[in-house]
Amino acid sequence: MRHFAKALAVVAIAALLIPSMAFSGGQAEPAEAETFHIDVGLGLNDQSAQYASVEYFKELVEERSNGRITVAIYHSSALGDDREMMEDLQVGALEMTCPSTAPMVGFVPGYQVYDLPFLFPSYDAAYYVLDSDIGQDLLDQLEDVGIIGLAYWCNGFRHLTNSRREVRVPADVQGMRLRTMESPIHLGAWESAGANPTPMAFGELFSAMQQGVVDGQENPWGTIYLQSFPEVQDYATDTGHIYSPFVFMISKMFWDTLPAELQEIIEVAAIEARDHNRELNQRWNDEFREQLKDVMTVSELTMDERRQWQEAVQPVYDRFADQIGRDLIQAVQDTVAEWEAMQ
Ligand code: KDG
Repeated sequence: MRHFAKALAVVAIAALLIPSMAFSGGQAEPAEAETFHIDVGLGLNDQSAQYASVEYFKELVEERSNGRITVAIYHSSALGDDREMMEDLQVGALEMTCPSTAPMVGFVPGYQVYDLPFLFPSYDAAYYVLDSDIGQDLLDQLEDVGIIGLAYWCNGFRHLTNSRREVRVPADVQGMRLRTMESPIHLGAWESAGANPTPMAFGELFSAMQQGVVDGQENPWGTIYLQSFPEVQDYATDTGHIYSPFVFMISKMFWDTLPAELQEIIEVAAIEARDHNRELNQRWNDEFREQLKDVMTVSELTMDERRQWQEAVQPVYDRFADQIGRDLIQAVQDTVAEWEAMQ
C-alpha cells in the first residue's frame, strides 16, 4: 500500500513537472537542479554485512552526488520479502534491493545455475565466474524484466543448522523439515539428500524455527549468528553446500529518470561497495563461525563425510539440466576449471 501510494505520487509529480518543463520558453530545467531519493529494501537485519555495505554505498553516492541523491535503508524485510521487493522495483514502487539469486529464478531462469550444489570450490572461483561474461549476461537479462543488475555482492557459503540432532552425513537428515530459499533446485537437492524441505521467504524463517514448523535451515555463518539463530537451533554443520551470491539491483523505471552522470555515480559506487561487501562478508563469515562454537554444536566434516553430501545431491545436476540449460552449466564449469588452472 505504501508503495502504491508512492508510485501514484511519482506519476502525479511527473504529470505536473513535464508540461512546465516543456513550455518554460522551450527550455527544460537544468538537470543539475534535480534531486533523487533511493529507498533500499533488505531482507537481513541492520547487523548484517549486507546492511553495512549498503551504508557504505549510501555514503559514496550521497557525497559524490553532492546531496543530489539521498539514500534510506530499510532492513529485516520491512518492505517485503526478496520476491515482493523485486516486483516493487519492476513497477517503480521501490528503487533498490539486494536479494540472493535463488529467489530471482522466477524472473530470470538462468540464475538457477548458481543454485547447483558444490559448484564453486572457493569464494575467488565464484567471483571469477560472477564477474565474467557469464555473470554479466545474467545481469543484463534482468533489464527485460524492468530491473538493472548493478553487481554481484556476497552472501556466502551456506551451512546447515537444526534443532534436532548433530548432523554429519545425509543419513542424519532423513525426514528432517528444512526451510530452503524459494528455488526448485535447493528443494530438489534437499529431497535428494532425504530431508523434507519446504520453501519459505527469509522474513518468516525465525518464527517458523521458533514455533517448530521447521527443524532447520541453511545460511552463511554471518547470517546464522547475526540473526540470532542459535536461540532456536542447537546444531550446525559445516556443509558449505552452495555458494550464494546477492545481486545489488535498481529499478529500471527509476534508473531511466536519472541523468547519465548520476547513473555513473551509482554504477561505480555499486562496484566499490561490492568489493567492500565481499571482503567484509568473507571476514565475518570466518569470525562468526568461530563465535558460533561457543553457543551451539558446530560439526566440521571429514573428507569422506563431505563426499557423501556431494554424492547425495548430485542427481539435481541431471534433473534440472534442461531447465537451466546444459550449455550454461558447462560454461560455468569450464570457467571454474579455467580459474583452477590459474592457481
Ligand atoms: O535480502 C536477502 C535475504 O532476504 C535473503 O536472500 C537471505 O540467504 C538468504 C535466505 O536464506 O533467504
